[in-house]
Amino acid sequence: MTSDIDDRLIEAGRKLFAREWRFVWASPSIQTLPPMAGLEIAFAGRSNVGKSSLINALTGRNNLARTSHTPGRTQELIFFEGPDNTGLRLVDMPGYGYAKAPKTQVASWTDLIHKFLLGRASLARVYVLIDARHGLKDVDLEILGTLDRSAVSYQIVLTKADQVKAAELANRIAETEAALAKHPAAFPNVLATSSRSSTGMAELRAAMARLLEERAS
Ligand SMILES: Nc1nc2c(ncn2[C@@H]2O[C@H](COP(=O)(O)OP(=O)(O)OP(=O)(O)O)[C@@H](O)[C@H]2O)c(=O)[nH]1
Ligand SMILES: [Mg+2]
Repeated sequence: MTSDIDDRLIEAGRKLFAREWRFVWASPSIQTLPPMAGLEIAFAGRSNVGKSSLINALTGRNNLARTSHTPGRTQELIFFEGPDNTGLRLVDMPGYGYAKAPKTQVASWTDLIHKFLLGRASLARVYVLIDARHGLKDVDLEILGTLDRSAVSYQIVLTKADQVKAAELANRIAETEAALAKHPAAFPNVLATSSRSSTGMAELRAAMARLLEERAS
């Protein structure tokens, strides 16, 4: 996806995230979601992969989304809203695949995640975050399967790129893109990011600016 991102889109992305983003809603269940409005972009991924950190890095805020060293930090669907006239919301999701959480809790988060991904008309894009050190796991493939059945466009974003050497990162990108051949609903390209070093942030902001432009036209 980075190939067709030009300077104009990079600038549009910068502007989109330069202004204040704020918390608007937290929902522990599918029954308590905010009314649908505008475009929503959700961040899904295994527990501790760096979803909340990525939202903070994108919005330039240290503590907009709550992060933690231990998995299981985000326990609800958390909605953030951009500047009023953009109509864009970011959705931080609970992580999946957290082995140490109580079984009923895991089942309830997993149910919430899958239902939200399948049944939300205002959801325009999902970024599925994968740890650059670990690559795709079975639980990730389950999410990709759910997204294949939904009408949502989705893309894989590798996180924590600062933790792997350049050659390993290149391998991980190649093997992830190869696995995506089985998922034609996904963007064929993978974006490498680091919330720590800001790698990939400008491109990800630009991709969201492009989505907004596409939906507005
Ligand atoms: N080195 C490095 N660490 C990161 C990066 N992004 C996140 N982390 C660390 O990974 C841990 C988990 O980050 P979170 O953003 O809380 O992860 P999450 O996916 O929101 O986790 P849950 O809400 O529990 O599902 C924290 O200790 C972060 O500091 C990154 O780009 N590089
Ligand atoms: Mg989180």
